[in-house]
Amino acid sequence: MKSKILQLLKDSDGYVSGEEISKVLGVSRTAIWKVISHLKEEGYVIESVTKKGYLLQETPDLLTEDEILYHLKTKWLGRKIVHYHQIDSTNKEAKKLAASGEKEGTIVISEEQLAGRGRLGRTWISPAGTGIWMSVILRPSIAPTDASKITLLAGLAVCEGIKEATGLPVQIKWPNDLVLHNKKICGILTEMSAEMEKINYIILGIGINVNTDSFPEDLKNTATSLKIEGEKEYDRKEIVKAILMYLEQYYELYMKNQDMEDLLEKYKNHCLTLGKEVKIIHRNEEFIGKAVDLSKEGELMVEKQDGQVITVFSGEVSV
Ligand code: BT5
Repeated sequence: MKSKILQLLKDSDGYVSGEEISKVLGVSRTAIWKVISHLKEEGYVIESVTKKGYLLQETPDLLTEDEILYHLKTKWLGRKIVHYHQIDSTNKEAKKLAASGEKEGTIVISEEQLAGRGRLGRTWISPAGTGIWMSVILRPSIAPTDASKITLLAGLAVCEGIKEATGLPVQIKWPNDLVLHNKKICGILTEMSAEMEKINYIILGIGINVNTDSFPEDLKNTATSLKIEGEKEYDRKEIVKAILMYLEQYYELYMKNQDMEDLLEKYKNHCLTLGKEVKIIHRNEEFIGKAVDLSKEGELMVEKQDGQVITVFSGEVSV
């Protein structure tokens, strides 16, 4: 009922009377009053005037289910949001849910992470209320060896979502860091539970620095936020909604075609790495080469100084 009352308030240009809500939803005036008090506790600013009714004046800047579902255009992705104010890591929580049977498309979001994780056991700084720290549960029926393609298409979807919602010139650093003016604004951590031939679930962990004002000394030169670069605050909910739209669309496209061709064309348009000198640490070997293209599988094709072209999939790349 809370969501429905909130929706009525959001959809209205002016006051909504208690009588009207009561008629539409078939609930008592006292029940409505209780929900309104509840919403106020959550941070909604609602004016109540006798004989006129209720007016929604302000919405809290939170990534709750109610806020994200409002006008969300996806079919199945993000239709269920598990929201926390504080958690250790959304990936950890999403894994727990997935292991106990949570359906595909469910998302865990937290305002703050106390132990946000990057790849290879690294730390991901996730301060309260300033970023998007979320994990998506997926259950693709593809071979485990194809899982890295989901990470690639996620990088593309997040890039396009942020661009659409903010207009900022975000780029992808292969395979899936997003950068703005060459500094990192988003990282993706994909974790998987699989058997030999079958994926049980994939957790797609996405961390985006949105309204972060500053970073610790050791990250200042490499990390940035949308706010620092765009010089204004951005609406986190709108960014989440745009990302979910692209992610659903690209995931469906890949599952339908079972190939990356169309998606890689788009990916290349946003990819900062192509044409650049890259340093590769691959199978304990370190070398400099030129990133010349992406293979059909999404691997980076790197031309070594001796002219030989090799493909790298995992491994670290620095531009
Ligand atoms: C990543 O790792 O880029 C993946 C980050 C994924 C974070 C999301 S948030 C939601 C979900 N829940 C989690 O617990 N994690 C996921 P990697 O490429 O290993 O980058 C980590 C490195 O980036 C660190 O060692 C730092 O140098 C740097 N770093 C840490 N926090 C950062 C931040 N907020 N912005 C930019 N760089 C950061």
